[in-house]
Amino acid sequence: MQYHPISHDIILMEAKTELLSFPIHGDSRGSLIALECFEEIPFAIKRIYYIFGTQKNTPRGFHAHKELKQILISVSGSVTIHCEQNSCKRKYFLNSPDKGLLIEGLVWREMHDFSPDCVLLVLANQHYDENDYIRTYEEFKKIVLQSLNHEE
Ligand code: T46
Repeated sequence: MQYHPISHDIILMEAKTELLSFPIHGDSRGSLIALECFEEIPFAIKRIYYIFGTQKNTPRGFHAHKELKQILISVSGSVTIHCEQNSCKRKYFLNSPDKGLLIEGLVWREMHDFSPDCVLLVLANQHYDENDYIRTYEEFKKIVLQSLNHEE
């Protein structure tokens, strides 16, 4: 894992997004997915939360994290996750419980087009910490620029 120091007091983790596939244990009764730390999930889980009952045309997110690692799984319904890292923008359509979107480090994320039945499960490697959030796009772009300049 690479870390990019951008000032004397801020050290940022490398930004990364990756779509993971989880094995389905299926039989005549239906399906089961098991997730274990350091097996299917590449970190120790410290927090779980889930987003549901999202209102129509109501996006969420619009922030980045400095160091948090998370995996987003749409266990029911669908949602589109818009990610931006190092000026590269990607959209991930999550509509299956066997797919998980890993988001690490300095990635701007927005959640759009929740289906009414969407339950978005999130596994995180840290407890809730408001200080880890970058809440404005301007601040996000500024920190990305600082970190890129530092690499040169
Ligand atoms: C993220 C995306 C995918 C807590 O008290 N504990 C928690 O662990 C979380 C995640 C939130 N909260 C409180 C803070 C706010 O008062 O719940 C409220 C809603 O949180 P927020 O507006 O940050 O929710 P989203 O859906 O915009 O973002 C969330 C996560 O916060 C964020 O880390 O990556 O989901």
